[in-house]
Amino acid sequence: MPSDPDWLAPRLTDSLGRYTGACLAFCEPATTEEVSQIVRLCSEHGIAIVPQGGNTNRVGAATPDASGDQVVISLRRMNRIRSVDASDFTISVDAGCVLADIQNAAEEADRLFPLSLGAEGSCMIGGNIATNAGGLNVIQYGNTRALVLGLEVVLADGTVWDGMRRLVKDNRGYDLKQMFIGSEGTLGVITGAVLRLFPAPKVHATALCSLDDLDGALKLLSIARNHAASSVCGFEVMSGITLATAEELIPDIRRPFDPLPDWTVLLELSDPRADHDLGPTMEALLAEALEDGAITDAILATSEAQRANLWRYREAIVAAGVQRGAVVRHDVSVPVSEIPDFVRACDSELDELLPGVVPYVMGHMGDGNLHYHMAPPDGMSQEEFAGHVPALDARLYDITARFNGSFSAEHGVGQAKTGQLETYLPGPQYAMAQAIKKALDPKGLMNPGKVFPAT
Ligand code: FAD
Ligand code: LAC
Ligand code: ZN
Repeated sequence: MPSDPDWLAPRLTDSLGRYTGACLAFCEPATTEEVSQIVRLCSEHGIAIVPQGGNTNRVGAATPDASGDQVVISLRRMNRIRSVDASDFTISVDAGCVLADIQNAAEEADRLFPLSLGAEGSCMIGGNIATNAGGLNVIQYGNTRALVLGLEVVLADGTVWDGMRRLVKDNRGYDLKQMFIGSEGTLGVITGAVLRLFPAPKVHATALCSLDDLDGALKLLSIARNHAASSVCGFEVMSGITLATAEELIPDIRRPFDPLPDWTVLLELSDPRADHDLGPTMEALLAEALEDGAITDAILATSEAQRANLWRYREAIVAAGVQRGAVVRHDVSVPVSEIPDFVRACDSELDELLPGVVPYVMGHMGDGNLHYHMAPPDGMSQEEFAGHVPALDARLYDITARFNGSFSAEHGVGQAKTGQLETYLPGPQYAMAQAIKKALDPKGLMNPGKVFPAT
């Protein structure tokens, strides 16, 4: 019940428990028209709006401020699959559909909706679109931005923009849907979307590789792409310490390599052709990687159960990191070829700043995107570590900029990283972004304090 404080509490706190807000009202509209009416009323009365999906984001983006003056609009009840158009390879959905429900609806039509991430059982497509979510399949299918053909959006004054197009090609001037993708609720409320579907994969080949260093991972990536081309659908890197920590959380898991190597890569290939056995391709590429010294060993899954087991490590790492106190949550990207040098620079410069700081590094190496988290040195309390966090953050962002990277590759800016945007976006880009915000939300009522600092 929206008025019950116990019901409201988790909806007014972010998924990492870092921000807690209050609200004037928590609205759960069931239709686009109801969203429009709420937004129109708020606009007339100068009341700020915070759109909310599954509230799984990592940057406080869907949490209202503490004033109690903001209205939260949850899309939760707008969870209808509007249509599956298998021959167009599209699906039209309400923005409050849970990502896993969209994946399942696509599967029932023998299609794939490829967006896949740890929170897929609770995040909603409107939130995925508003954060331009990345995830585990970007290397093959692109970010959410590449998966959206059309949008329905309630604009800041309550006007409904019906842009639910199923067109692959449409060059009638600016591609305005792109403005709303990744806008984190600061330009309008997304109420519906037309998404791209793909042929459903029928065969997989999955391997866990052990490596001495990330130079090897870079070589492996090249070898994998040369052998398997666009069949490479996952290339996730995990450092030894992340694996060791995850292991503690997974009951009955058999250690894949003993001792655990400094680095591992979870490599997956997929193909929609049922008769296209990927085993020989995977074996050939692993043989070349071994011969080249890129990897030191590999385990190839020979059943669905083994494949699932290999993924269990990757799935457990996020929760394990939180448990280990890897509280500095980072989400950076650099050009893929720079990753080995980038990680070496971070390891050494951050250790200079705080001797013994423990890098907790994993992520989507195939996309040049790493979650470079840090845990406190052995014996240091979380309270003491917290005092070092601002300097560690600042140094990591500076190193990322030096490597021509992004301080926010996946999770967005939210309220956690507003301070970084002006510093790290080249001058005209920040001014252009401000101009777009002003044009689409002239009263500044759409999710204020997110992306841009609160005024
Ligand atoms: P919310 O958290 O509710 O909202 C996120 C932002 O979108 C807010 O700014 C909100 O105001 C806005 N918003 C929500 N709905 C709408 C709407 N209908 N219209 C306009 N604005 C809206 N992210 C990745 O990119 N890749 C990953 O691999 C990944 N893995 C994760 C794993 C775990 C275990 C967890 C907890 C999170 C992970 N995330 C990942 C982060 C998060 O799940 C994604 O960012 C997700 O896309 C957010 O969706 P949501 O529905 O929870 O959005
Ligand atoms: C992941 C989230 C944290 O990659 O982005 O697991
Ligand atoms: Zn990620």
